[in-house]
Amino acid sequence: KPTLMTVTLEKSVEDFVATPRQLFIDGRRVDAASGKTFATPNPATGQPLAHVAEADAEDVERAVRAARRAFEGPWSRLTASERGRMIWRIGDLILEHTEELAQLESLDNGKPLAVARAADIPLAADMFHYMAGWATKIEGNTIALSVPGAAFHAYTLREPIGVIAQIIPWNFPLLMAAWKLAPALATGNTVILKPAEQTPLTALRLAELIAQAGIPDGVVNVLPGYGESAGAALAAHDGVDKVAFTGSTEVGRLIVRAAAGNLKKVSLELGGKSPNIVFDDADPEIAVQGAADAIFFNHGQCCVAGSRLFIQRDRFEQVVEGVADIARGIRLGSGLEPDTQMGPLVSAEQLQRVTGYLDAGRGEGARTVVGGGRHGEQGYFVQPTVLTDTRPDMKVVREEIFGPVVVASPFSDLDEIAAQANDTTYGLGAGIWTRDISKAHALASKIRAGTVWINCYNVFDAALPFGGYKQSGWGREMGHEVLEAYTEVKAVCTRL
Ligand code: TXE
Repeated sequence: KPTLMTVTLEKSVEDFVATPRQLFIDGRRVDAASGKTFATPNPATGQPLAHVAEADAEDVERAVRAARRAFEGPWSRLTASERGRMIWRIGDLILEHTEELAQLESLDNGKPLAVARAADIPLAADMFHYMAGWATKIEGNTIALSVPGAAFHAYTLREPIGVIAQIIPWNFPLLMAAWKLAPALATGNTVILKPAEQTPLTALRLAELIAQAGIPDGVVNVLPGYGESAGAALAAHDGVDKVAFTGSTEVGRLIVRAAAGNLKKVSLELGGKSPNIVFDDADPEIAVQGAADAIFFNHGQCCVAGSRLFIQRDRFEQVVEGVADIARGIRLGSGLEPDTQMGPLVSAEQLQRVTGYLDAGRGEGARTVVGGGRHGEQGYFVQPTVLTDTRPDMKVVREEIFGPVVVASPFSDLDEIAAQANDTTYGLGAGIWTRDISKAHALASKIRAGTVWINCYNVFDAALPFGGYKQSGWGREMGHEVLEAYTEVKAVCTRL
């Protein structure tokens, strides 16, 4: 049992982690065909938390067959309204199980329980509630043709793509499952979801709630397992019509290659190195807090983390010191300790990766204003860190660190900052802090990124489309834009 725990776990959570978890295929819990299992560790202690069945290619075969049957059978026979009501019910069930899901998420991922309760779980529910409404609003158009001498009646239909593989990461395990599943279901697809091997628990619990909501067997299948086996088998499978992936840009490229076999559709939500820009006319208190939250939220394990902080020259020292002060005050601890503000990173690999970047930054001559290394001896904790004196070619400036590490540099004016902000292969998010609204919008239009936040950061809403320019991805999630990612358009043309 984790030793740092101070919150009393719900009985259902104790039982859930104590019982080996199975795969979820065709509405049933089943062992992996190979009989293999793997342990998911508690990142606050490094000790095994639960044992989970490990899916591989044979289980992918079973799940694809089940998803195809469901797609052609019971799922396609439901009306849009019936589908929408079931999806709404999933949102309700998530809310009814908020505490249980939040505890599981905190245990498995390491994030503070209060954050899981206030953000991950309600946002996941909201995604299902929002998408439930779209089920009855998937519409085509009527189109006037200009063929001389003939009359036509032409229209478009939006149809589900079919069997969708969804591969998700570990930073917001339940929320990423919701972002993926809700629109796929609203548009009438069936799904095989592969959660990250580091954090399979809430997706498996969600599968049970989905069954409870009345979704027919085989519509949602959940296959915990490793990327190189289960994930790769899904991305390459000829029976899969689309793969939707969130994760590293490196694996995104592998997904695209694997998808080339049957040219399945692909959508990708990948990494980032997002600029966060503070002008000297910004409200100093709000901007400093905003800059700190932009990088330290979720321990920096956010694809949109504001990891490159640009500060107008006159305010540079003040803002750097302000963010460093906040960093010094952050309480690190197990996610289940009530006063924890920052938990551990998700895994030993991430700890190694992030501390490797800190060493590289020092080696290249960056100055560590605060933090700079591992915190404690047990678990995967990293100190919130601010680096200055960087150059644009440094690894810590160019590459996604995915930890609580921000690089801060000064800039002089609007023309210069747009170029600096765009000097990255990524294009996921950006932040602008200023009281001058014209300047903010002028800069927003110049930034090559899928989301620009002005005087705020990390604001997510089921109605707000999200995704990347450049190497941050293909397509958009959420909002009505996501419906395009999960439907095919059919043009029907009739000569009158
Ligand atoms: O990601 P992976 P990792 C970035 C972040 C982080 C780095 C590495 O910079 O430091 O990636 O994290 C599955 N075929 N992001 O290694 O491997 C894997 O099982 C099919 C950004 O954990 O990309 C998991 O389910 N699937 C990011 C998912 O891909 C494969 C979130 C993500 O894991 C696969 C996470 C393969 N060959 C990490 N290999 C974001 N955009 O939010 C792995 N997977």
